[in-house]
Amino acid sequence: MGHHARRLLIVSMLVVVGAWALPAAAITHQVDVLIDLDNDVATGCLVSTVEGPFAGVEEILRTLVETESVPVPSAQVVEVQRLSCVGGTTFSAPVQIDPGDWDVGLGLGVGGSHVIETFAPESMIPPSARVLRLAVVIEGSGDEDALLVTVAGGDDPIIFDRQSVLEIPTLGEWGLLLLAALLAFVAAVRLRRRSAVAVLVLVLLVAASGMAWAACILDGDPSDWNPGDQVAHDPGVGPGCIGIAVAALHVREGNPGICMRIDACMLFNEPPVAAAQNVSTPEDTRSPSPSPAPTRTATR
Ligand SMILES: [Ca+2]
Ligand SMILES: [Ca+2]
Repeated sequence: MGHHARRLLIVSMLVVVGAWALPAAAITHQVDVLIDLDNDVATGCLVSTVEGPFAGVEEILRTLVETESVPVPSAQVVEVQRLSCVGGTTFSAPVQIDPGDWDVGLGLGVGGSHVIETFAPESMIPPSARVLRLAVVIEGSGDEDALLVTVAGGDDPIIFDRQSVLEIPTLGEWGLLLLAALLAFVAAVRLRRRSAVAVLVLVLLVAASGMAWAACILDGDPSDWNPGDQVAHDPGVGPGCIGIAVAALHVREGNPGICMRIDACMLFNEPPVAAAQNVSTPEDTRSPSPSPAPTRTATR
C-alpha cells in the first residue's frame, strides 16, 4: 500500500471513528404538568414560569423526554416522576413513578407538534380530588414555554372536572368478564347453538373494548384520544413547530390514574457534521495537503 493510500485510509478511519465517538448529543426535556389538586390557589406551592407565577400547586407530574436527531429524528419518554409540594416554592426531590421507555409521536399533535403521553397514578390523585386545576411547563436546553390557561392569551384556568366523567360501576375486569359470560350463557340458552357462538364472541368483544377504553396507551400514537379530551391549547403553534412550545394538553380518566397527553415542540440537535472536520489534522503533517498551500500563496 502506497504512502498516500495509507494516509487516506487512516484519515477515513478517523472520520468513521470521529462520527461514532461524537454523535449529536440527546437533548433532555422536562415536561411538567402542575396539578392543583383542590382547585384552590391558597393551598399548595407557587411555581414561577415564563408565562407568570402559578399558585396552589400540590403535585408536579414530571415527564422526561429525550430527543435525538441521528440517524433520524426521534424522541422517547425516558422517565416519569412526581414532586410533591413541601411549602412556599419548595417541592420534594423527584420520585420515580415509571421508568418510561415509550415513543413520542413526532408531528402527530396539534399544529404539527409532538405527542407526549404520560400518566398520573392513583396514588398521586386522591379520590377526594374531584376538580383539578392544571398547567403545563416545558423546559429544554435552558429554553422554556408554559401554558397556564385554556386558550393561550386568555384567562380561563385549565380545569379537569372528574365529576363530569361517567362513573363506571366498580365491577373490575373479572366482574365484567363474569357479566359477559353470564349474558352469553343466557343468550346460548335462548338461541340456537350457532347464533349463540356469535353472540358469545360479540359480548366478549364488547366487554373487552369496555376495559380497553379506560387504559392509557403510552405509545405516542394519539388515536386513543378524542377531541373532547383537549382541555387547553395554544393556537399560535403552527406548522414547522420550531423551538420549545406547548401546543395543547389533553386529559382523561385512565386505568390506572389519569392519562395525560402534552402536545409540544422540542429541540433537536443537528446531525454531527462537525465530527468529520475535527479529524482534519492527522499525525502526518509533513505531507502536502490542499488547505495550507493557498494560505502560503496568500501571505507572499
Ligand atoms: Ca391547591
Ligand atoms: Ca396513545
